[in-house]
Amino acid sequence: MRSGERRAIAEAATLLEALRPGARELVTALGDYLGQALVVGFTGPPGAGKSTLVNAVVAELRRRGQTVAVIAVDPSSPVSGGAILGDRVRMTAASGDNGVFVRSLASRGSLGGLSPAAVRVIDALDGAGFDVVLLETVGTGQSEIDVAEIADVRVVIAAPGLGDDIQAMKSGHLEIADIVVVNKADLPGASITRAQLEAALAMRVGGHGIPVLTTSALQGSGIAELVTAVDRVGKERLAAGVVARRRRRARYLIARAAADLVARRIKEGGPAVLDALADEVLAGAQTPEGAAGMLLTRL
Ligand SMILES: Nc1nc2c(ncn2[C@@H]2O[C@H](COP(=O)(O)OP(=O)(O)OP(=O)(O)O)[C@@H](O)[C@H]2O)c(=O)[nH]1
Ligand SMILES: [Mg+2]
Repeated sequence: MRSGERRAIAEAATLLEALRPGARELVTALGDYLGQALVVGFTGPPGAGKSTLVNAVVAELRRRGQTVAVIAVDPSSPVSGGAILGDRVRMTAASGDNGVFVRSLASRGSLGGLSPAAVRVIDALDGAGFDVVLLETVGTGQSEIDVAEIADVRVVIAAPGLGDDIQAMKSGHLEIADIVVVNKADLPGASITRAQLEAALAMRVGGHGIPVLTTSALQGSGIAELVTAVDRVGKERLAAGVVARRRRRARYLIARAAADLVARRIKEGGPAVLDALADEVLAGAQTPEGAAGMLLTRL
């Protein structure tokens, strides 16, 4: 795996994704190599052009001599009927280019199932020594936002004409953005969307330094500028150190596993525990929030 053998990398990714026997030993063995890759998360509303943009970014990174791994969560949302990221990157990357590796993950959807797996696969690709790991997540749902937080650099993508989605972005993803991109700049309305996002960022604490770039992933414009911006933020983030990055991933995995554990225990505990607490709430002896605290102690 460390010498770049693709089959070994693929096997390692599967081992960690599915938490097969040996996963823990593998992470331990990789320990010294972990935390080196720059993880870049691309998030944004369905159909904004995330997959197309990631694909263009892969090509630009390769031009700059960086090795790139891509975690593609396909199929893409039914909303856009858009590009399948994994296939696209495979088509773009010259065949035989060992500097690009694509890992497709099974479709998201099952609550809590995918995101921790995606984070573990980051470990595999990081451990394999890729310079950059790119990750596409749809910016809906807390778990996707969590994964975006695992990234060292968060790129939030918008597109003109997304209307309500822009409103949602203002309250949601803009919070986590290091770089904002208005993709589909070849379409009318891009400059209006950009102005709206700049205005929203100006009101955000710490939002002043956040660049709002325009790209056309389809025509290839603005991609070099985007990669340069990612590089600039990435250099700062990598300076934070390997341990800090690994700790962030570990914290995320622990928190998600704990949430899953609680959900399972509640289910396994049967309705009895919940019913008793519900009666206390109905009797006014407990608030639902207080009862939640009690529930945790009874599981
Ligand atoms: N005009 C124009 N269309 C674009 C551009 N980038 C992507 N598209 C198109 O927009 C559609 C959606 O693109 P995707 O890359 O699949 O978007 P996505 O955000 O990954 O979509 P989901 O994964 O489904 O959320 C496709 O038809 C793309 O060809 C662009 O820069 N300009
Ligand atoms: Mg996509």
